[in-house]
Amino acid sequence: MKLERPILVGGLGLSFSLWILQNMHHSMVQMGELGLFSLVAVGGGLWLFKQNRGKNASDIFDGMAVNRVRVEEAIALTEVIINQLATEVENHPALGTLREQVNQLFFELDRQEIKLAVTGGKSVGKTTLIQVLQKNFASVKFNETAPLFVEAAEKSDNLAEVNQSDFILFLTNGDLTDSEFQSLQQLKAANQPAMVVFNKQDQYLPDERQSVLLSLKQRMQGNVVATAVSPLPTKVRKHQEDGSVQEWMEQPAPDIQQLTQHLFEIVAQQRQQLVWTTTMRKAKLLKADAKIVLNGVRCDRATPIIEQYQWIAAAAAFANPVPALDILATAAINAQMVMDLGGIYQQKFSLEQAQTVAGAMGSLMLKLGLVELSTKAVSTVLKSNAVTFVAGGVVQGVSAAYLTRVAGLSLIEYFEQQEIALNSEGGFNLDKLRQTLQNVFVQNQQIGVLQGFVKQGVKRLLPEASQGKIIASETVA
Ligand SMILES: Nc1nc2c(ncn2[C@@H]2O[C@H](COP(=O)(O)OP(=O)(O)OP(=O)(O)O)[C@@H](O)[C@H]2O)c(=O)[nH]1
Ligand SMILES: [Mg+2]
Repeated sequence: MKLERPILVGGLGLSFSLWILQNMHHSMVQMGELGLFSLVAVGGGLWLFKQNRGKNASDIFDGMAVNRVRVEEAIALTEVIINQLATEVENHPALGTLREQVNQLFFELDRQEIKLAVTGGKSVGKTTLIQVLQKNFASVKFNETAPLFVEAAEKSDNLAEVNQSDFILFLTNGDLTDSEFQSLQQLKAANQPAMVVFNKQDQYLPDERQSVLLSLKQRMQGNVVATAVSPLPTKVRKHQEDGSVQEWMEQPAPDIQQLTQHLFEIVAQQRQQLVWTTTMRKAKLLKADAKIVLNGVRCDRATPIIEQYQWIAAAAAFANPVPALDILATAAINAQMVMDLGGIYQQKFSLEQAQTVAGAMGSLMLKLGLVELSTKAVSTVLKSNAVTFVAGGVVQGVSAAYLTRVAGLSLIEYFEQQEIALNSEGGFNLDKLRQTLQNVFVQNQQIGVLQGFVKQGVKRLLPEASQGKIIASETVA
């Protein structure tokens, strides 16, 4: 039912208002005393009120809500990766666990019990809150995390625990600190529904309390409730008949109505959403795990292939020294390497396509200045290693090998980032490839990496005798 105007006159307005009254919660029962006319007018206001409340309750998802079909799709995609692993490696040791976990996800979809984690800094009232709430929520399993912001060592444990939970109560005792705010942002980024609970509000004067709450609400888009789960005892003073004054301490009841009401609503209305959102998160994490295993297997197979092409390129450029800028054209990026690596990553190319990719990579490397940078870096390393006799072609040979390596590693990284998808004819994303090339190049420009590589290259290209100097300078250094 969707009405454009909240305030209506006449029959519809009246019945609408009555309908709303029937649906209102107990707190509004008093309304019956109002005259009929005001009832119509108030009806509109209540309608707005109810709309807002409805919005608030679902705010806990903040755009992360999912439906069952989408979760099932995510699980199926995870299965695709696992099956792929099984076809590429028979009996991979990780397969058993991965399969078990993915099957578990299908059961998860129908889980009845809600898992709720209570987290926050040290001594904010987590344990006390759980004690107070547990008896009211039989279908909820409460879990206290270790206090946040205490020791870095415990952090990863906390995260794992939080990841398994459907909903987080994030306790704070005042306005959010930077680290509290960051933790909340992380939860949101991880698609983890959460609500902020401003506990120990009894420690504030009423107007202070209001301003803290207001500030929290502004920062958290309203998703905040205030509590005092264990208020401090207050002094009660009674004047007796005989003029004497009696004083004693009284323990006020916990102030948790707002929280319990919200939780009741969430548990009643959002249970499935919560469970599905959690399952979605788990499916994505499991998929990432499976992909790491699969990529590890593929990388192990791709590395020797890159090495092989690297030394082919080195030998070619060494035997036939060309000006530095022509290294690429002659040797460095072999279309066959593109095909071989693509094959390992299940991205099939025709020779023609592979040639296009190789050509595109070559011109990217030129444009990015990688060729010049490499030859310079290689010469510098050679000189600093006191190789006075640099045979013709050594710089070219080692540079060609180096560029081949960068190209090969970039292809691996690029392929790894590609989804295993059905649209294998998607073509190459040059922007992404450029990014990857740059990153991989920077990683491999580190002087340690480069030195190691040059030594390896020289060993390959030069006869034993002339290597003596490099080895000697190594031992001196
Ligand atoms: N004044 C006041 N004190 C409270 C309130 N809630 C909890 N406390 C007190 O705060 C102290 C810490 O409470 P806990 O429930 O142990 O807090 P915790 O977050 O579980 O603490 P750790 O697990 O050690 O991080 C206790 O002394 C509680 O009595 C409250 O609403 N008001
Ligand atoms: Mg505790």
